[in-house]
Amino acid sequence: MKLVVAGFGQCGGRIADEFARLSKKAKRQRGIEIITNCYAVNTDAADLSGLKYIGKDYQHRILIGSRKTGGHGVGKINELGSEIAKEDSDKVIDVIRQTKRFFETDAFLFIASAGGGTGSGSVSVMTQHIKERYADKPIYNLIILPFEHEETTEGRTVYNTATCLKSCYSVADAVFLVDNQRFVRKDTSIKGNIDKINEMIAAPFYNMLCAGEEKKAKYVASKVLDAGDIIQTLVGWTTIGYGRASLPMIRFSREGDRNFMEKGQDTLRGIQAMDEAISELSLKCNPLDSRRALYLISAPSKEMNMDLVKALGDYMRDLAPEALIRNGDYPRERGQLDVTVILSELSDVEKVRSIYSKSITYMSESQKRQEETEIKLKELIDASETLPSLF
Ligand SMILES: Nc1nc2c(ncn2[C@@H]2O[C@H](COP(=O)(O)OP(=O)(O)OP(=O)(O)O)[C@@H](O)[C@H]2O)c(=O)[nH]1
Ligand SMILES: [Mg+2]
Repeated sequence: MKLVVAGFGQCGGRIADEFARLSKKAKRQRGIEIITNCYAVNTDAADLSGLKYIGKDYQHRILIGSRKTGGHGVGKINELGSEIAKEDSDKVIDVIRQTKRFFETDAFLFIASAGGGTGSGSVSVMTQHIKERYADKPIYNLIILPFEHEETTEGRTVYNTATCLKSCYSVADAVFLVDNQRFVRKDTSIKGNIDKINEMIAAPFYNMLCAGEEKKAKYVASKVLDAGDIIQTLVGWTTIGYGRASLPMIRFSREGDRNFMEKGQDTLRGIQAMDEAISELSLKCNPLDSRRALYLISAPSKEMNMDLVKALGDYMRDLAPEALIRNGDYPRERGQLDVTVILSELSDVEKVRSIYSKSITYMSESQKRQEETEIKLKELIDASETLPSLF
C-alpha cells in the first residue's frame, strides 16, 4: 500500500519524519515504495528545521500562518490552528497535488497530536479539504493522545483533545488512536525518550505497508494482504499493534524433517506474538467492540504453514467474534515471527468517552472561573473610581 503522509504540528511532523525514515528503509532493504511523498506542516519554523528525513525544501516542510504567529506556533490554542489551516489549506493541497506518481497513491495518512494547538486544530480541517478534493482516495488520521500527567495538569489539553477527536471522527475515513501513556507503561526507561516512542508508534505500519508492494517472487505471500484489504478494514475508531516472537537459531532445512512437536511450537509462538500485539495495541480497547479486524503474519516462509495461519485465525475469531476478519502472510522476516493486528470500527472506546466527559467538566469550570474573574476585576476597577487618571 502506498501512502501520502503529512504530519501537522510538532508531534505530527516528528512522526511523519519517522514514516519518511521507514520509507527510505523499505527502498534500501526491500526495493519497494510505500510512501509516495511525506510532508511536515507547522506554524512553527524551528520545529520544521529539527526534522531529519523529510525533504528540507519549503515544499516538504510547509510553514503556515506565519503572518499570524510570526513562525512561533499557536501556543496550544487549537481554534487558531484550525483558522490558519482554513486560510492556508491551498498551500498544502498545491504541494500534495504535485507529488510524483500521485495517481499510484492508495490513501492519505495525516498525523497530529490532539493535545497541542497547531496539529490538533489543523488536522481535521486539512482532512476535510483533501476529502472534498480527492473523493476517490481514503484519508486516515493518526492521532496521538496526551500523557496522563498532561491531562491532569492542563485542562486545555483535555479540551483540545476532545475537540480534535470529535472533528477528526466526523471527516476521516478512519482514526488510528495512539495513547502516549501506553508507551511509558511498556518501558519506563524510555520515559522522556520521545524519538523512541515515535519509532514504536510507526513500526507496526512497516510490514503492513510493505506486504502488498512486494515484487520479488520469493517474498510474495501465499495470501497477499494488499491495499484493498487494508482499505476495507479501516473504518472509524481504530487501533494497531504488533508483537514478535524470536525463532530458534538452528532449524532443519527440509520441511519433512520437522516433526509435529516443532509445528506445535511454531503455532504457540504465533499465538504468543498475537497476544503481544493485542496487549500492546496503540490504545487500550476491548476487541469485542471491533467490527473489522486484520492480522498479518510476517515470518520466514518455512515457518509459515497452514496450521499456524488457521490457529491465529481461530484465536482472532475468539477475541473479536463480531468482526469481519481479514488476514495475510508475508514471508520476509529473518529469525523472527511478527504479527501485526488492526482492530477497527470500534463501537465503543472508553478513553474517548472519558476525554469527552472530562472536557465538558473543564468547559463549565472554566466558564465559572471566567465569570468570577470578571466580577473581581470589576470590583477592583470600582475601587479606583474616584481616583484621577494620568491620561
Ligand atoms: N508521541 C509524541 N508525542 C508528542 C511529540 N511531541 C509532542 N507530543 C505530544 O503532543 C502534545 C503537544 O502537541 P504538539 O504537537 O507539541 O503541539 P503543536 O501541534 O506543535 O501545537 P503548538 O505548539 O501549540 O502550536 C502533547 O500531548 C505532547 O505530549 C512527539 O514527538 N511524539
Ligand atoms: Mg508546536
